[in-house]
Amino acid sequence: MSFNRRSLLAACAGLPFATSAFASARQVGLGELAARSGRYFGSAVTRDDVSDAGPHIRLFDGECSVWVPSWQMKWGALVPTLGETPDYRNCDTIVASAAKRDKRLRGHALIWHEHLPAGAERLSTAADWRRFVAPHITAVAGRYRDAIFEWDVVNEAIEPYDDGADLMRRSPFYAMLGPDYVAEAFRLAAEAAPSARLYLNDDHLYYAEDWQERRRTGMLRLLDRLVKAKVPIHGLGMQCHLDTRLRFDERIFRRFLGQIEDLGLTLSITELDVTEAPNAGDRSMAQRRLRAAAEAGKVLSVALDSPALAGVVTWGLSDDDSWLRNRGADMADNQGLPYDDAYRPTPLRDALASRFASTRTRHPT
Ligand code: 9MR
Repeated sequence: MSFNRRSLLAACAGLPFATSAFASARQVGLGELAARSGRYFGSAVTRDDVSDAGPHIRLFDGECSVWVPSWQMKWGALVPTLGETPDYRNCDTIVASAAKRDKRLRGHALIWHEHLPAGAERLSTAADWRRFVAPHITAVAGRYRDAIFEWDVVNEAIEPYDDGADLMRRSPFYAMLGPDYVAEAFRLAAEAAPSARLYLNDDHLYYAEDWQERRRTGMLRLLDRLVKAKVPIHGLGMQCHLDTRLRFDERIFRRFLGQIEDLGLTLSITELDVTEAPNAGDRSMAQRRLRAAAEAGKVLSVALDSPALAGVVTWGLSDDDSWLRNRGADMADNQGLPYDDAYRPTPLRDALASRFASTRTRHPT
């Protein structure tokens, strides 16, 4: 989209981000604050967010040391219909913009059961894997082998509600190769992009609820198998789509992070935002923003205590661009990102900045 609500707002204001943190030359970006403890801070981006001509580039440049294409590197974005030649133009534009501004790029995601090429949902045999999936991984990881420092190789592999004993999601990839598809995807990615850090990425691993405990169990079992089999995996990406309706217990989250550390893996927060709209009640907007910031702050404080935590990525920078707002009428005014609709910093930005400022120095694994 070249003309959306954000560009309209910025155009009307005349001075993009005049009231934002970047109006002040003294503002230290979150990327710089995170770097002080050897970590990165980044955001999901679209091609338009990082275009030279767009109104948002200053914010994405000033705040981030890392960018993650929010959808343009997904299989279905590159190949709308199975069998077509991939169209890399959008990705190449993001890669060029990142190189120009010295941003590192996380790749997202080589394998995901959503945003597939039309027709891929019917793939079900090992021959399908060899014909379609393996060449996709090899081509994309290989094309960007020098541009992408970290890949989400497999996204959302765990789904206890699919009722498999291994607690893994029954996706087309699972249908093609069984549980071994994960190892196979990592081996292909490592061959094509030997210097990239390779991640398994997933959500709902942080709260005390039983259904999240089952997900942690499934994830730990899968990671344990991969590490024991010497599969080239480096890290676990925790999406951290947080939700103020759920119960956070610091000890449970800390224990989980320790278990990942014991496996010798790196951790990252890869898609941070906060859902707080559905039970917002009659709280004022200001109260709601504080609540979202407090929620993120709780999780960040524990996560940043871990020497294995490599960095934090938010799923967008400003609320008007949040995917949370497209999830139904009662979600339309979620306030879960570091900037509001008018590009003013929110309390959630303060939470990130203060946690980065007070964290222990990381010892990279
Ligand atoms: O925010 C992303 C949205 O713009 C895309 O249309 C969508 C489909 O590609 O994916 C969204 O990002 C998802 C991410 O890739 C995986 N975790 C959940 C995110 C929100 O749905």
